[in-house]
Amino acid sequence: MEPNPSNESKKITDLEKNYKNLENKTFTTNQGLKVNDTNNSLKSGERGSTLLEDFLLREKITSFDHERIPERIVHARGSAAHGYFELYNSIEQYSKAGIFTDINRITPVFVRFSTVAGSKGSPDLARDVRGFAVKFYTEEGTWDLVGNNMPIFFIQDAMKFPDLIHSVKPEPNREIPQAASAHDTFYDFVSHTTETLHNHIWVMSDRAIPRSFRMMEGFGIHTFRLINNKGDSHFVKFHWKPKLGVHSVTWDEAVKINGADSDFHRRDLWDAIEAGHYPEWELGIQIVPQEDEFKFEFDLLDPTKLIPEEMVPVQIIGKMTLNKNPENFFAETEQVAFLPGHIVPGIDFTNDPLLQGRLFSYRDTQLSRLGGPNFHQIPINRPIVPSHNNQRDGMMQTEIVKGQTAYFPNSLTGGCPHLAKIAEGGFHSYEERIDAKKIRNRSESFNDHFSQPALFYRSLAHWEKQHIADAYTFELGKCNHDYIKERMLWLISQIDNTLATQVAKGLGLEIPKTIEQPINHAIGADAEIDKQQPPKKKIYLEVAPTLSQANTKFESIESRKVAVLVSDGFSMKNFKNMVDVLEKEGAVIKLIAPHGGQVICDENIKHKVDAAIMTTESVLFDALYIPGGIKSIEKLKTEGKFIKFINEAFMHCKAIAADGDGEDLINKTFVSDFKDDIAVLINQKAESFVNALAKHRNWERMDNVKHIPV
Ligand code: HDE
Repeated sequence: MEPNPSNESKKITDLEKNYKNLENKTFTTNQGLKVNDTNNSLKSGERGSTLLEDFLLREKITSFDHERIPERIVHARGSAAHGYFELYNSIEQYSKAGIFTDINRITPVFVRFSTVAGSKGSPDLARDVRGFAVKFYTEEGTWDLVGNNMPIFFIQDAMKFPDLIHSVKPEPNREIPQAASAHDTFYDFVSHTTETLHNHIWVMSDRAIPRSFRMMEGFGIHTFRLINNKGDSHFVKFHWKPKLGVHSVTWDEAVKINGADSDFHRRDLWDAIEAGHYPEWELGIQIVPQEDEFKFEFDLLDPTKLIPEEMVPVQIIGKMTLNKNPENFFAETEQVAFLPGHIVPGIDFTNDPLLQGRLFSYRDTQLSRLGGPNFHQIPINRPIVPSHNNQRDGMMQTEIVKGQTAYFPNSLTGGCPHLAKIAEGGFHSYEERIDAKKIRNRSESFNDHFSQPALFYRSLAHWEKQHIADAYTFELGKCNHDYIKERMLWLISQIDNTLATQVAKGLGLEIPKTIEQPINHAIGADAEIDKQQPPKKKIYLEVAPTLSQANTKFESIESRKVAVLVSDGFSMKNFKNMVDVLEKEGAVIKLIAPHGGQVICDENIKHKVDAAIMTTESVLFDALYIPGGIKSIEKLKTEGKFIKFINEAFMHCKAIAADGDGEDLINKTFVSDFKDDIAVLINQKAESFVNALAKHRNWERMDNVKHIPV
């Protein structure tokens, strides 16, 4: 590691970067008028009132007054990056899309990750679904795959979306709580809407508190269609598989991270890209032939159901790499407009009623968010291919479209722009046969709300199950009404009785024998009561191991953050042995000391301190290392926060290594009771620490650390 990079050199790099944009530029108004003073308004005398005449003040203040646009109604809090997509193999047997057939293409992408419920300034570690929206700038036009980090959604029909979101957002009378589902209105809704239970149990799982955006899966959720050159359709589900595996933090960490660094995920994505640790995901597809549409015990059009990978394997077809941070958050991350309706020939929709509603909603929302129909002209939203049509004018038209005609057909412009034949890439919707009554109802085939939550729960490791029980207990414990909690307990008991019993114990309540029938939203007010569905549960698969994070990748420690606890006199030999190996494997090392500035090791070398203990927290790191050195350890032993730092890392099941006198510091903590723990490494090889860190956490420790008072 660089022993002593000065702040001064960072300042110079920043200056160089910024200077490039502004080199030889004079300060002007928006009209290009050179400005002589931007610090003082025009006044009638030195202590006099400001003059209405001051056009410079008015322009500056007006621009400022209108700096904000409405934040997204959902997914307001987000972070994004640029990158590219490469195809491994052509899948022309399924799709004619250029992005799926041309293996020589590099398709630029812009990806925005988000939470759903919180406002734009809410903390990153809320328990929530994460948005995973990808804009592919393809040569046939822009394709948006607007997905989430969970493979299913809460509801089955777009008509329910406003109800779902109103229930989870802060309660309207007092605007509480922010970015949190743990409140009465959400559970009132969930307990009356059993179709939500599958997505809900995923939200109770570790998937809802990811370690990093870079360590999440992504899913298109809906079943889409792929269309090949012959016009044949195959059903498809899209998956993003992170190269770094799927990893999460614990709830206790999430709560503390929100206080210590509410930009934790945003910073993590930004820093990783700046450091050259480019996040990567492989794109996978699950293909279901048209003739197998009714082969499953669930409906492919139902977005609350996943197709277990054990039933239809995921075929990996390409890779996405994010390699560039945005240059301007507002212009890019805030103004980007994703629309599920942005597709290209070779991809098409199904009749999933949620997807159908989304096709309307996203365009509609951009009109109020971005101010009119020309949002496609904002640089981040422009396709990489030119667009020509007869749409004109409107708010914020930035182009000067030339010519006499703005209609079709025309002869005055020779019939241009002309239409494209299907063979020339003209979009043509899949010709699905439809012969039906017009009804306002839901298909019977959408009625099983319990089999898949139960399958998910059955498929998890014991520590994942414990986290789910804790999450339900926390969330319901925050509700004020026992009857809402009891309804939930009964519903959870229909998923798994052991789980419900655990939660009931935590809440101090009994699981009711029965509850008033959950309202089935497939049924309108005129429906007969006996049509309401009792919970059904089918077991078409005992377990689906791919649903568990215990079966994810544990290979790399690239970009993992290791805190090294030091004070003056720390052992350079131990430090170097360990840090050289960690850095070779791509880990990020941060020196934490009793104070900022510099520390001097036992070889008299000065090292820059990355954070004084006062300014940081154990929850911001993946692992910690104590290099020893008697003088350093004696000092660290006197600072309570270092002891807390270590205890907390231990409680969160992280890998801890200490060498030499470092053991003395360990002996002052609760860690000393568990020295046989596989992720507590005293005087062991650096490679063993690397292996422990690659495992992400030693979850086996979880049950033993409950007594640690931090
Ligand atoms: Fe969205 N959703 N959504 N959603 N959604 C929006 O569009 C909506 C749904 C998703 O980073 C909004 O531009 C309806 C499913 C992501 O900019 C809005 C329904 C999935 C993002 C909207 C759904 C998503 C949004 C708000 C039910 C996963 C953030 C701002 C029919 C497959 C995109 C905006 C970004 C954003 C509506 C359901 C994912 C209001 C009506 C299912 C990742 O239009």
